Amino acid sequence: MGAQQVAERFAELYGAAPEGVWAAPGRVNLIGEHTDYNDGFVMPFALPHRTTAAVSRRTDGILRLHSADVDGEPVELRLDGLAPQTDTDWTAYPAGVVWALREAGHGVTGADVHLSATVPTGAGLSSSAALEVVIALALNDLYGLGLQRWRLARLCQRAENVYVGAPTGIMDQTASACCQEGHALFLDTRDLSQQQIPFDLAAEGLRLLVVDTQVKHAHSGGEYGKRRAGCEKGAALLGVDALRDIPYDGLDAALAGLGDEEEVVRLVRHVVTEDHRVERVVGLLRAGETRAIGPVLTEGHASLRDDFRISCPELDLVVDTALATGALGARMTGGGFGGSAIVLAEATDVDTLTKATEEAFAAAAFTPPRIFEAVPSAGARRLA
Ligand code: GAF
Repeated sequence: MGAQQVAERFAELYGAAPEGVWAAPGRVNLIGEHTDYNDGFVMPFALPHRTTAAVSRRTDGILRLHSADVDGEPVELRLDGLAPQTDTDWTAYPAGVVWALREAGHGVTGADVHLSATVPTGAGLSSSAALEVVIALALNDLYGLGLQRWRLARLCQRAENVYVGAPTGIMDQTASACCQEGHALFLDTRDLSQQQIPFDLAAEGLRLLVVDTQVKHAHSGGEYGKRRAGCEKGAALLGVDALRDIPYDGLDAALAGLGDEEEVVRLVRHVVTEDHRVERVVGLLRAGETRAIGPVLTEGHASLRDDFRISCPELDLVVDTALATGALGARMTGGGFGGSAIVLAEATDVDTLTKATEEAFAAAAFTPPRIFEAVPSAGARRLA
């Protein structure tokens, strides 16, 4: 929905025009999965799909939240009553951001909010981060907080970790806040240093398809947290702060040092090789060898499937079908256990790949996938 429509709906709901309208996108992660909570490297880019928010300030300690996707009147919350893990509804994400801002000492005294989103939920495309970041950016602007984008991302992560209770890393919020059109974001999650890497597939006759398997996932479930805990155990056993500190050429020695900790061995191997894959992809893109990133993406999928063990039959089917139909590379993207896969392909192969994937899903009696092209788009911004 456009900024004007969101503003008009705000005015209907709250009786006055909003002070402004902001948008924050979902993301696709090109490479670097489950590395962000290991202080490692990631490389997401922003989708055109976004959450748009019309927002005005209040001075009476009340937060009113309304979403175009949810029937009914605005939900009204008292700011002094906000407390971590007391809300299991969608409102926990925006309320968590207000809580995190206030807890960090920022004088937010209330807001009226109307939201409209085009990021599919539960599809591994960061609908939660888009929702958090759009609120953070709107309040940062309206209250003149002067916080930099990376700081807003950190506060949104805190909202998700502490208020919502999902132990996620920093990638998705940083992607939503910091990505730029036509670029992928090479992010070092240890210090949040960033490089914008030009990523214009269309100019090279290439396309990147997103295949949403429609298998819904959630990070507040236990499996994500178990992987994270396993990685932290690996770092502790190896005597490093984070798995990022294990160099790629020291991997064999590190694994040998883990003895019969079979599960930890697999997790460590994924994280260390995945960090290396991010560096390889960055190198290839910088060298103008975009097609050559395909096999690296596919290697990443095998590692997530076999070592990290977070794929599922639908994601594997997307990857296998894509590779059998001439794709340059394919892999699951995001947290796993469902959600979406990405497929790098020649533009001329898109129709064949789409048809083959739909047919393979039908033959397997899976829910039909949602397939669309991902174009690297702008990060969060004020629209009006
Ligand atoms: C989810 C999390 F939110 C991210 O922080 C990241 O860990 C990702 O899964 C896996 O790379 O999107």
